[in-house]
Amino acid sequence: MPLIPKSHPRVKSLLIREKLVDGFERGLVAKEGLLAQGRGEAFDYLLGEKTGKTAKQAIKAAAAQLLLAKMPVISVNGNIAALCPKQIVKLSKQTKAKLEVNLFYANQKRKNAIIKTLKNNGAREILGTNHKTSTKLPGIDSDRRIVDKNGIFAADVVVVPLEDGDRTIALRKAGKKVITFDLNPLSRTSQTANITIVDNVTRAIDLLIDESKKLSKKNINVLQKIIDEFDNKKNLTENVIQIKNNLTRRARIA
Ligand code: PTJ
Repeated sequence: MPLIPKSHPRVKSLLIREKLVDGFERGLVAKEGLLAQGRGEAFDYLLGEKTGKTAKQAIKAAAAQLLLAKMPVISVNGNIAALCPKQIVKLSKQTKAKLEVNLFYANQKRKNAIIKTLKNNGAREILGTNHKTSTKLPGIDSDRRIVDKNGIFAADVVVVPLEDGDRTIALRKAGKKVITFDLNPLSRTSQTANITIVDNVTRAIDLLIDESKKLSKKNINVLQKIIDEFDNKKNLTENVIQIKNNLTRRARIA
């Protein structure tokens, strides 16, 4: 008999870790992806391992932004393919967003494994695989600069979960709206995205799917108002305050 129930945040966190290790063993995740997970876990712990009020506000704004987009694209990397492939495909269908595989550490074998996983989870069209339609996004040194002309390059809204800072800045410079999931409210991606969901992607993604479904019945004015009233900088500051308060509380207990 386990001493801690399965629903306990600590146990959930260990299950997420196992998913990522399993994804690494199946060739989806880069070695560096394991390090990114470690960093995420540390912030998740400091945030209380639950979806807070600020994350819920960001999720609502993200859903509105996706529904208002003319051409939304979801960028998929190794960690996302390992952690929530089913949900990412569901989100793309719910919001009519295209899926594009875009890797920081490009590797054809890993790309193929990611595509196979997405297809096994119901994806039909996956961009980022055709050399003939690939082009370069200016301002990026890493392999992430290679994007699809009919995908990220042409998109007006791009979802970039677990991202490095350079591409977020480059996407903003290219005039795109950027939505990210990042547990670190201080990261460059968090600070430069239009909408930052500071929560574990494995928790927040289901909420984003639900919110997109709920808001899909609303008209353009209502959706635009949700976006206009959302303040990313304020939200991020509140996340940092939350971390500070959690630390103070824990230090008192100790
Ligand atoms: O598959 P690839 O080659 O595209 O590489 C993907 C990684 C994740 C390795 C690459 O994008 C990378 O190195 O990312 P960073 O710079 O380590 O940034 C990842 C950010 O995501 C960090 O700020 C982490 O705190 C955060 N993070 C990690 N796990 C989660 C997370 N945020 C939300 N949910 C998580 N589960």
